[in-house]
Amino acid sequence: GGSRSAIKTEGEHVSRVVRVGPLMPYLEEALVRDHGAPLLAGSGTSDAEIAVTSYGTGVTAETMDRLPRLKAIASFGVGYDTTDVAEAARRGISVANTPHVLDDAVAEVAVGLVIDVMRGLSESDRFVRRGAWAAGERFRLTRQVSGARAGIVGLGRIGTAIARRLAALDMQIGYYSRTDKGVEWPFHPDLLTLAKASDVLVVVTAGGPETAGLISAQVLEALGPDSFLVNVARGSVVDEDALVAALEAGAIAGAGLDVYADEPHVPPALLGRDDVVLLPHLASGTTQTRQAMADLVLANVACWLETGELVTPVD
Ligand code: 8YV
Repeated sequence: GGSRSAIKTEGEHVSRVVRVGPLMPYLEEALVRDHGAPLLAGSGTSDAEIAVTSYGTGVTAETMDRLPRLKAIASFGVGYDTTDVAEAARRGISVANTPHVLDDAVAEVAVGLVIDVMRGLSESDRFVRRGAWAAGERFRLTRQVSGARAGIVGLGRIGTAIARRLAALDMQIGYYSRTDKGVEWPFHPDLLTLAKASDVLVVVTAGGPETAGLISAQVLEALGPDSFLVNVARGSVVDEDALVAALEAGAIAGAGLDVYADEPHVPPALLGRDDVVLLPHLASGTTQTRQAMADLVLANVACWLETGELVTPVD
């Protein structure tokens, strides 16, 4: 008797945990040390119950086929659009992400991008380095942040953290969201109206099919030639071709981006532009936050193995 998968060669170790894709060294080491978690490699399969992945890799339906006993996925990152959550739900697989712990880190980069793109900080750094200042040139005048209007697209945990910080800079805050959050800042049920009423639009909504291309040519046009776009969400939320076209046409004043549709590929048309600030998807990348994210993944794994429950299941 016994199924084929139950036959074990001598010394073979079956881990309840498997790693899917690369993870930060601290997390990888802990998973190997505490759970003997192997890496799902090549076209291999695993009988593990819980898979640990990150936003950069995710668990697709094809990967699930190679994990026939999978019951849970713990993903490093708050956004989990690279994991097929609908398919996971269909198969009875629970998914955990790492919310809360990265709110501050991401919010401070969003604020940094707002100030940078409006005040021309990165551009002026290049101006100094190429010797333009020393040669007697004057840097252009820039747009004051204080008093300007910030439109937050997606007022979740991170959106709220950003709004609070921008309000502290004396910006006027408005937001677009699926539902009225009943907060102190004005709710705009229509994104075009918010874009028209904003000097900078800060995109901080979840990725995935529901928000793909939300920041369309029409929204960028509504934003207008004196206004800026900041994106710390997912590249997929912005129609990247429309963004390039809008910048080239002067339809918006500039953009600060931490995320792109096809990372690590940045649209070549943006690389030579002085009116864009281009970051390599680093918003959550502080020592403190990445440690907290890894610890939350480990807490999810430990809790799952002990109780069959996740600490931070996705909504
Ligand atoms: C990534 C992120 O997870 O949390 C998210 O959704 O996009 C980032 O924090 C991080 O780059 C690791 O993949």
